[in-house]
Amino acid sequence: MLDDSKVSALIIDAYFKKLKDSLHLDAAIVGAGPSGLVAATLLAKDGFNVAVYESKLAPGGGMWGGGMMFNEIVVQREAIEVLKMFNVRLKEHEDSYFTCDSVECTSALINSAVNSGVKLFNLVKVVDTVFKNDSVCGLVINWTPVEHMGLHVDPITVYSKVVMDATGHPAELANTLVKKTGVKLETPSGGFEGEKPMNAEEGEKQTVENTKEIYKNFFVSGMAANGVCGGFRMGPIFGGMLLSGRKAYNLMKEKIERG
Ligand code: 48H
Repeated sequence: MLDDSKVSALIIDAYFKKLKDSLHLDAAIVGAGPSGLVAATLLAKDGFNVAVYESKLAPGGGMWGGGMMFNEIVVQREAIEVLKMFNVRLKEHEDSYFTCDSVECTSALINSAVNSGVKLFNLVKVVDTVFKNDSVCGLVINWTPVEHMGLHVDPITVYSKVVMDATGHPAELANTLVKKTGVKLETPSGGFEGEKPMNAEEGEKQTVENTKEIYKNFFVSGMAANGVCGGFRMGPIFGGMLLSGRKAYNLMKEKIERG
């Protein structure tokens, strides 16, 4: 016989454990797109306490839909070794292009993240950073429906040694940080530069170059890195996002270990 109240209690206990274990993190990553998921998985595999916050119901960001809803993505040779870590099947084409099924790829990234120990919170929107002693030291989170409905409900705070904006095109968190604090970022003008139009070749390079610590303990990856630093967009080619995630992992690991 099934006991409904037991079902509820099990869900509440399990969720609250995840939430409580995430109040003091090594790395807090905002956005469960490809760059955020790669960085989070690699950090968790090294034993760091990592959480990823995703405002939507389904993690995965912009990878599910391929190009214009044709659910295939293109990845260039340089990024294949990253995809291989996630056991994604690839089809090789001439001139060093590879394609893979975007649903297989996205679900593999999500599955690996959770399997590696990443605490993945979907339906949670990050609305602000915690800012103390001139550095970023955490995140302010709320339920996505609360934010959508404009309900006057206060958020809660989590602390983290490093924080990363992996929110994709809007680079929402970095934008909010600059607006609220007026701090100078590691960008050409010191401010929020804004994304440039389409140029796949440049955009792919820039998304990796722009992956960095743009303020104390505050990193950016993927499209958010190009949004903040003024890089081009690149359409449905995902090698740059995967390489950005791996670079972000290396940078955050070094920062956490240095203390
Ligand atoms: C919680 C949030 C919040 C918030 C947003 O866009 P993404 O897939 O991110 P990337 O940078 O890893 O990948 C970009 C890629 O998908 C893409 O868009 C490309 C290659 N475009 C090229 C082009 O020319 O168009 O994922 C970001 C995730 C999303 O799932 C958002 O829902 C989530 O972040 N998010 N989560 N709190 N405040 N804001």
